[in-house]
Amino acid sequence: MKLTGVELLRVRMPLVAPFRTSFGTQSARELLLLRAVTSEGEGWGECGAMADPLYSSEYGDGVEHVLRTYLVPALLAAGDLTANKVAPLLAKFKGHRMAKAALEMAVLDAELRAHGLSFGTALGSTTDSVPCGVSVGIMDSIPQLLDVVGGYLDAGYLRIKLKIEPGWDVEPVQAVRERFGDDILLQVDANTAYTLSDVPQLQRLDPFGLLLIEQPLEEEDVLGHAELAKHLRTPICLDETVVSARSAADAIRLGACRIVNIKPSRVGGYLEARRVHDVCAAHGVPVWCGGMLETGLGRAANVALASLPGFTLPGDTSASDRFYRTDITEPFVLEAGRLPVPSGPGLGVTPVPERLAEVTTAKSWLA
Ligand code: SMG
Ligand code: MG
Repeated sequence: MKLTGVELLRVRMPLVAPFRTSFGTQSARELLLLRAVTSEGEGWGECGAMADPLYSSEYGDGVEHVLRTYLVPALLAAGDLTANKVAPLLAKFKGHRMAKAALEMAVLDAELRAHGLSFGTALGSTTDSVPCGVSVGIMDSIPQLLDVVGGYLDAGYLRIKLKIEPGWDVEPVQAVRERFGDDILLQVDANTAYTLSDVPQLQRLDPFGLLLIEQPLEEEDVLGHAELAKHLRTPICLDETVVSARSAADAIRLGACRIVNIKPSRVGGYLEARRVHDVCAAHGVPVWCGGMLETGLGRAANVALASLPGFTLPGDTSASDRFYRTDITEPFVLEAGRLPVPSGPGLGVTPVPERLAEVTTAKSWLA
């Protein structure tokens, strides 16, 4: 397969409601899509990076620049290309995993479509549908939070994740437990908002039987998480810290986490995401699939990944309408708390042209 060019699309999709985390509030998702054109057909990639470097160091304009200047030219010059060759070809360029992940996803989609194989089949799927959780932003008040959580439970979500930060942690967790009981699967995500001096406050979460606390400390603080783990009964799950299969292995070995959130974009692509899954499985560490407010394209690939056997916890693989009134693909719709794993070639979904045109703010062709 030969890569002949890549179309880069900047997209802006309004969210159904603002999404507030410990690092900021978003009311629209600005993202970057790639359409890889190859000798064997096309493929789609979606970049997990946000518009601003607040979740991690990557951001929209930076992703576009590195793709344009380094990553896409390296693949165009490569000759015969397969998705497995993408990471080695790009390895000399340090970092920029989200940019690399988007490009590898587009090449993988083109390759799989050409072979008539689905993402799920290629990655090692062992089930036709996956259990879904939902990530709930920080709210202005407890009554508002209880309304929102109640709505998601009514919709069928099988697990609730509350975004937390200092000042919004024990109270919302306690309120959700009191209203909805001890049986709902409940977890929290701090997006690095705490430090080791918060041990006493985080210990106050222990009585609520949470599945996990996600990324309490800063990204690079592996040993801090290991120290914190000694003081908490609630299992620590890492998100931002885990950027590769190697870093997952290190974090597990050092006792920094008992659970891992796998986001393909954060680790450089779906192929590395599978390796993270394999490392965790080998250590008996459960994993679940995280989310970056994906459109139907990224969601299709995430659901496929989440159907691998080590994904034993419900993911942030919510339905399209969790974030978007209208998706750019056919929407993913919850069925008894689950999403079906697409079975068609490649991602199994494609953008609806009119819908994609409506949300595209800029386009360029790299060849
Ligand atoms: O896609 O459902 C989703 C979002 C899930 O909370 C979510 N993602 O840290 O896990 C995380 C966040 C990162 C994005 S917040 C803007
Ligand atoms: Mg997270």
